[in-house]
Formats: sequence, structure tokens, C-alpha cells
Amino acid sequence: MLVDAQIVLEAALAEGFELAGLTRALPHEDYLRQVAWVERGMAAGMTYLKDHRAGVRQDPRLIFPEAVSMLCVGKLYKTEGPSRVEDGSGWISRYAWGTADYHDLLGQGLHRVAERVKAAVGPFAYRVAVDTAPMLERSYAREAGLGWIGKNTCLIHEPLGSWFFLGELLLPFAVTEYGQPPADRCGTCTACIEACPTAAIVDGSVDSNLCISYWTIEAKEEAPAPLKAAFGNHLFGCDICQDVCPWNRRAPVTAEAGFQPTNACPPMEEMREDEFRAKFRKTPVARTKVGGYNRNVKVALENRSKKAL
Ligand code: B12
Ligand code: SF4
Ligand code: SF4
Repeated sequence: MLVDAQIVLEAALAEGFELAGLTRALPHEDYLRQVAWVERGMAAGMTYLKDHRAGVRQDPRLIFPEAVSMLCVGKLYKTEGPSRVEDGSGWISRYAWGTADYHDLLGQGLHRVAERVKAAVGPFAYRVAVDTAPMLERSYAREAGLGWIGKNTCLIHEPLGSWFFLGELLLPFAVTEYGQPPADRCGTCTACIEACPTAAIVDGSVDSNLCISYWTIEAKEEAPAPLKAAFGNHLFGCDICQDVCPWNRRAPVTAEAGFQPTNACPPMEEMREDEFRAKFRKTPVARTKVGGYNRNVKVALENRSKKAL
């Protein structure tokens, strides 16, 4: 079956995805970058990234055997809100300010896209992924034309910037036209590399062993002491290498209700389990559980007291 690419792209735009592009569901050469990154130890404690499971990341057809094409979508998450805090509050990464879980929000949107396409071309099987399958999401989104991979390793779109999530719909048919990767627009800029407080951007990759995002969201254990001193007031995630990116200067905000800020800059206070649940239960911050959150608060408080000395 050959399907008009416009039918698929228009369905994605109609379901509220600001970015949409199509690419072939074929093995990707960037797989070797991912393997090299893991072999250099840059995945730190994220064991799910080390499990190559017979190379599943190299070919989307190992996830969905019927796959022929892939719809890649981007959903903006930047909202109106502070760009920094100077009043002693903590910093939560922008992507976690709202109440919506982005996996659910994008996933449900992609199922609706599939239903729209079915209404136009007839029934077919498909597979949705939003950070939920072992896929090289940025690599395929680049191929589909959604942006270039910046030196901060984020996918960047001109003019929308990089404050967007990625999701994919694996489709069992060819389309009339596929996207093209856009040119790399980083040029001679190195703002993200210079601004990273822990020098985590190494040889074109993020070394998770040094990244604040890894330590405040993913890690079960405490970060090494010298590193913690560079975490500042970060309580969950880190946005610095995107905040300084010139392509984000005019980044638009989203109207998506579930991403509107409810918890942008909380006070740096440890919480009891019931308080944590009441405040963060429905937000991405719930991922750290109360223990991880309080660990992050302690680090931020130590950093604040050192700064005051
Ligand atoms: C593991 C992971 C992390 C780790 C490691 C980050 C990293 N840079 O690898 C940690 C916990 C640190 C992390 C942090 C964040 N993450 Co994260 N993360 C992932 C995850 C699950 C896998 C990424 C991965 O495989 N890393 C391994 C390395 C090797 O991959 P990579 O850097 O992406 O490189 C690939 C390609 O970009 C390409 N490539 C790399 N360099 C170059 C250079 C050139 C020139 C070319 C052509 C290609 C190329 O080859 C690689 C293989 O595909 C993806 C979801 C997914 N399944 O892809 C989300 C994902 C990348 N994360 C995302 C987000 C939003 C974040 C944070 C912003 C969250 C936060 N605020 O704290 C930060 C950003 C930090 C940063 N600068 O990357 C988004 C990115 C959206 C975007 N616009 O790019 C993703 C895609 C999730 C999603 N579905 O939306 N993340
Ligand atoms: S997310 Fe923060 S710590 Fe990680 S690479 Fe970017 S600036 Fe550095
Ligand atoms: S800050 Fe500069 S080097 Fe880094 S991703 Fe943005 S444009 Fe590229």
C-alpha cells in the first residue's frame, strides 16, 4: 500500500503536534554512536540503555516487524514562566512543570493520529512509541526533518527551538514522500558547552555521569561530592544547555493545558511522603519518589549555604 504523505502529516498537525515528518523505518547508522556511548560508560546507571537485546535499537522493525515508515512528531512544552530563580527557590526542569505525563499525552495523541489515517485509508496495525521503546528517537526525527542535533545533543528546530518532546508512530505502509534532514545550524557557537556547570558535554555527547539531569532524575544513589557542589538549586532535571541556546531565544509557548506550570520553582524544603504525593503525584517529578526529591533538596540547600558564606 502507498499512502499520500500529506494524509499522515495533516492528521498529526490536526491532533496538535507542532512538528511532524516522515522517514523510512530502516536501520540507522547512528546506532553505532549509541553503542560507543554505552561502551564509554556514558549511560552511567541507566541499565536499560546498556541492554542491546540483540541490537534492538539498530532497526525499528525489531520493535514492530511490519514497519515500513515512521511518523516522527514533536510537541512543544515551554510555557510562560520564570527563566531563572534568584529568590532562593529550587529549580524544576521546564518539562516537568505541568500535570501531564508526556508519555501519555503524546501517546494518546499518536493513537488519535492513527485513527484519523485509518478513516482515510482503511484499517492497519501500527505501533506508538514515546520514550517507551528502545529507539533512537533524535536520529529518526532528524531524518524526518524535525531539526538538527545540536552540540547540546538536543534536536533543534528553526524557528521553534528545542523545547519539545518526541514521539513516533510506526506504520506498515510506504508514503509518497519522506522528509530530509535539515542543515546543522550550530555553526561556531559553543554556548551550551561553556554554560554546562558540570562540563557534561564531552566529544559531542552528554556524559550522564556528569549530567545534573541524570543525577536529579534517574540516579538512585548520591552524586559524588565535588560534582554536587555544581548542581546549584536544581531539584529535578536541568535546562541550562537549552536556556543558553540562541535558537531558543524566540521559542514559542504551548497552549497545552497539561503542560501549564503548577510547580515551577518550589521552596527548597524537604517533604513528608504525603506532602510530596499531594504536590507532585500527577507530575513527572513523582519519578524521583520522595526519597530522591529530598536528597536533591539537601544538595541544593548545601549549595545555597555555601554560596551565602
Ligand atoms: C537517556 C536519555 C537521557 C539521559 C542521557 C542524555 C543524552 N544526551 O543522551 C539524560 C538522563 C542525561 C537525559 C537528559 C535529558 N533529556 Co533525555 N532522553 C534519554 C533517552 C531515553 C535516550 C537517549 C540516548 O539514547 N542517549 C544516548 C546518546 C548516544 O544519544 P543521543 O545523544 O541522543 O545521540 C543520538 C543521536 O542524537 C545521534 N547523534 C548524536 N550526536 C550526533 C551528532 C551528529 C552530527 C549527528 C548527525 C547525529 C548525532 O546519534 C545518537 C544515536 O541515536 C531519550 C529518548 C530516546 N529513546 O531516544 C530521551 C530524550 C533524548 N530526552 C529528552 C529530554 C527532553 C531531556 C532533558 C531536556 C530533560 C531535562 N530537562 O532534564 C535532558 C536534556 C539533556 C541533554 N542535553 O541531552 C528528549 C529530547 C527532545 C529533544 N528536543 O531533543 C528525548 C528524545 C525524550 C523524548 N521522547 O522527548 N536524557
Ligand atoms: S542538562 Fe545541565 S548538566 Fe546536563 S548537559 Fe545540559 S547543562 Fe549540562
Ligand atoms: S547553544 Fe549553540 S552550540 Fe549549543 S546547541 Fe545551541 S546553537 Fe548549538
